[in-house]
Amino acid sequence: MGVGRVVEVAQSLVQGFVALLSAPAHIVLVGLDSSGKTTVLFRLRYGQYVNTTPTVGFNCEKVKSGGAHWLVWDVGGAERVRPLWRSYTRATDALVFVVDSSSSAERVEEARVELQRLSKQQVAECVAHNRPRPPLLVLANKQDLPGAREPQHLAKALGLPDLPECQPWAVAPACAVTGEGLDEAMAALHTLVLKTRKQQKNKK
Ligand SMILES: Nc1nc2c(ncn2[C@@H]2O[C@H](COP(=O)(O)OP(=O)(O)OP(=O)(O)O)[C@@H](O)[C@H]2O)c(=O)[nH]1
Ligand SMILES: [Mg+2]
Repeated sequence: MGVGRVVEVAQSLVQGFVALLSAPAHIVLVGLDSSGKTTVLFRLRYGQYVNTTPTVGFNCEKVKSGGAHWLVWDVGGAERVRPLWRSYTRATDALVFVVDSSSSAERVEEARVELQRLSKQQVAECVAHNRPRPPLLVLANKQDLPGAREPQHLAKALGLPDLPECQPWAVAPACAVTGEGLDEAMAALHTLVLKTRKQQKNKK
């Protein structure tokens, strides 16, 4: 192979790598009903508060936040539609689990059960398809409300420290009504997504 050809191949490898790292990540917003998923999505998309109604199907928007472009899927969190989460989370690049930080101990426990169920499903999917675990961001939303729990407190209550080591996760505070914390949260998720993509690339 001539030097010119070597340079060409190297260039296309670098371009491929850059394209892979900068491609918009597909993410899914899940979490109990009324945790604020759609408010988060609309705040990211329109940069302002938008009134919502409970989501029956799904919403999908392209947004830019935390220094990255995202394709965001937002699905309903009511108990009867939670079985549908699986079809959205199957091949996603990352998961955002939105929690109402001001909710009762019973609701936090309900969120823990759903999050752990989701995590187990993801293990099975990733093992079956030899894929790395998509990073998980727990968004401790509604920090403006009285009695809102600290993100680290929520992380413990949801069992995040007990997740398998191969599961990258982060927790971040936010208020979807004002947008406070969302950009920082998405930047933290972006870091995890890039790390996962690099690991996947190095494995190939
Ligand atoms: N105070 C406060 N209210 C919020 C915040 N985020 C969302 N809400 C309110 O919480 C309620 C539910 O918000 P949604 O975004 O519809 O919740 P959801 O998670 O999409 O609910 P489902 O679609 O039913 O799963 C709405 O009245 C929002 O205005 C927040 O950060 N602070
Ligand atoms: Mg909704």
